[in-house]
Amino acid sequence: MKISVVIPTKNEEATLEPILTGCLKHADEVLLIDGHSTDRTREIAAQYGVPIHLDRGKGKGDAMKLAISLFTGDILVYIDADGSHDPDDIPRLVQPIRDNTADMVIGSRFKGGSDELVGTINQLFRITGSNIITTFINYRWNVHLSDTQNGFRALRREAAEAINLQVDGFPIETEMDIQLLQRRFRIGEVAAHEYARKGGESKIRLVKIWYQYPLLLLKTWFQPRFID
Ligand SMILES: Nc1nc2c(ncn2[C@@H]2O[C@H](COP(=O)(O)OP(=O)(O)O)[C@@H](O)[C@H]2O)c(=O)[nH]1
Ligand SMILES: [Mg+2]
Repeated sequence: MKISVVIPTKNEEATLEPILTGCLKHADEVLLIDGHSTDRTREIAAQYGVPIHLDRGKGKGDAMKLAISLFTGDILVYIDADGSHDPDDIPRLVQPIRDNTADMVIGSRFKGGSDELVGTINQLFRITGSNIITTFINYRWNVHLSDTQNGFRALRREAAEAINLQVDGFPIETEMDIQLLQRRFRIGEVAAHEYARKGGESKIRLVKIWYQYPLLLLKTWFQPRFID
């Protein structure tokens, strides 16, 4: 099965290079979906001959949706550009899809550990929110996931093409999980360690967007559990 790796980027010149070289080792295709970076991000990708597509300026979710219409492989892998995820984990991440035991595989930080989830008030807010969302999803679809939020994930082409994502921002992973479960796709997990961002700045502003998560869950509550 051919592997396409998509890297969403927004001003990640400090950390992008080792991610690119790592991904090129494990992929048949690497695509950059850039959020109109104003630093050297696109220049660095061009040096490695990696195709660059601009997102529509609406956010990370917008970039992830665009990727679905662009990738050419059998498996789509999303990986961040900030050094939080290890490209050498890609073979383990895609293995359950190859083995036909899952349609999407999430790299679980709760199984692999995280340097970014514990210690500050912001992190407490994130880990608590993340666990509430995961509990909601597990309850509604009778699954037992540990991490529904990590952006490091792999999807089988059929699964990526079957869903119709609407979210433009960071809640995109939550929406992706829900839409796949509604369509009876199998979500698997492998342990994946999350490293602290290795440079640059996080783009997430939880104070501004936190309400989008409960709204998404509320909307889902009134939708059918399964869409056949
Ligand atoms: N194309 C695109 N990528 C984005 C955007 N916002 C964030 N990203 C990328 O998405 C990944 C995760 O973002 P990050 O800021 O690290 O979020 P965090 O890990 O939740 O703190 C990184 O590779 C970012 O460069 C955006 O608006 N457009
Ligand atoms: Mg990050």
